[in-house]
Amino acid sequence: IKKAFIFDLDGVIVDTAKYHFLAWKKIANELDIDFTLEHNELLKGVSRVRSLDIILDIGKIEASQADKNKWLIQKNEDYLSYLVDMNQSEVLPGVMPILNYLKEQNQLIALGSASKNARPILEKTGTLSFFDAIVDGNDVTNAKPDPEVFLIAAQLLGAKPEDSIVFEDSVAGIQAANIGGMLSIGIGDKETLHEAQYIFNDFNEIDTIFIDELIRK
Ligand code: B16
Ligand code: MG
Repeated sequence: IKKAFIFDLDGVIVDTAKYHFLAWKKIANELDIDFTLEHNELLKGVSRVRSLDIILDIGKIEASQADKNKWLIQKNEDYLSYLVDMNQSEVLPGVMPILNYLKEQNQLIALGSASKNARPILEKTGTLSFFDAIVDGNDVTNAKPDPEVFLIAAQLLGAKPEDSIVFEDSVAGIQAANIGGMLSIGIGDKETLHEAQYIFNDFNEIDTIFIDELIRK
């Protein structure tokens, strides 16, 4: 039996949320906006353009499109500078064993991320070769909670939504999986991700028995 296992990137495969935060914080500081870690939760799974709008809303700032474009470029350049030295040590706990196990079991694996920087991150962390399909921010028009990103991923794998399993750390991503008719597995806080069908703190809590059950479901 083959199932489609679809992974989000930021916050699921790799802890890039901290780098997104640093880069946004820098811009917020320049604009005198008090941007906290709590605010940062609102940006998880959200596109770059939408993230900037949320930050400007927090600061009650109205900006021209030209300024917005400038900040978007600045944010991404800054973000990329934090990724220069990234390597496999930044893959989140328990992820590599699960990817290896899924491959051993001949299961289908895809990426479903909002990020436009997904490929270089997979390359740097040595995880690119695990993925049979990659769908990222360059391939979709509708952001999570729209299920588009996961539906395209399942389609590329030749799997039906009901045979697809999504790992997500964001509320919008869990909603996207549910709306798409897929099994949703939250990675993170139980209260935040309560809409998920299963929730784990991290991949170390997921064992091969659980994966076997998902495959046979
Ligand atoms: P980029 P995911 C999302 O990735 C991040 O959670 C979100 O914080 C970020 O703004 C978004 O990607 C866009 O990323 O600026 O690299 O295009 O969690 O869907 O893998
Ligand atoms: Mg995420």
